[in-house]
Amino acid sequence: MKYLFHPDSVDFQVHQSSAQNAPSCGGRALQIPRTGRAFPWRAKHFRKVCGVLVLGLLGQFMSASSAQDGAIDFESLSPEFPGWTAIAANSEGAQEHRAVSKWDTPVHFSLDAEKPHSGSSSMKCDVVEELPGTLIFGPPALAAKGEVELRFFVRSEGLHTDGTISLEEYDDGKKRLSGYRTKVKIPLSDEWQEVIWSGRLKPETTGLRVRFVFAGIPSGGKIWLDDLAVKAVAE
Ligand SMILES: [Ca+2]
Repeated sequence: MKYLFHPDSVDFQVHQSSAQNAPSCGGRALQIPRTGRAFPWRAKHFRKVCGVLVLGLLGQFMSASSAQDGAIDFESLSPEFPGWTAIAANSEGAQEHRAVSKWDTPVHFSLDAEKPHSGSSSMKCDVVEELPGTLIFGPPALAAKGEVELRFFVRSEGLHTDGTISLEEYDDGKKRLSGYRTKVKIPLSDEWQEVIWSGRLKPETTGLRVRFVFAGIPSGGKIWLDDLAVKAVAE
């Protein structure tokens, strides 16, 4: 079962079919201005060097686990989950923001070999003490531009309320351009469910931070993630 959200609609669309059925969104194609005249060799060489530098800087910003064309499948990701962060309420109800690897209670993250969606591992989030507030966690910014499709697989145990997805868009200077909660629900199920969001990003967006949001999780609650990917939609 897939839950699709189109930016032009406030309604969920639930699809029973699997992977195909990529949702489509309207919108204009990105326009890349062209000068219309040939670059002299030096200018061309300079442009190439600048391109390499920009790609290098983007590489510093994007995580190695967030290759544009590859899904995060948790097969080779360090158990430290580099770049992943989580926000959770502490015992006083205040929110704390830490690297995923720095959390032990009320929530703990690990790689898990039990019933992964792909390969031999998925990401497991254990709520070891009741978490009455909100839990928000996610990877570092994923390379994303134009019209994109976000897909991931999720399953859970012991939760009472559907989760949601929150997104933040960044430019190549790491400036946050926008943040918003999508209408996509993360369904509660002990079997793997694929969740898909598609939409058009701001023209200057090059990075997308995906946050998984859950609230009111009882002690013993568990969430698993696998095969997270953001890919460009062919236009
Ligand atoms: Ca996997």
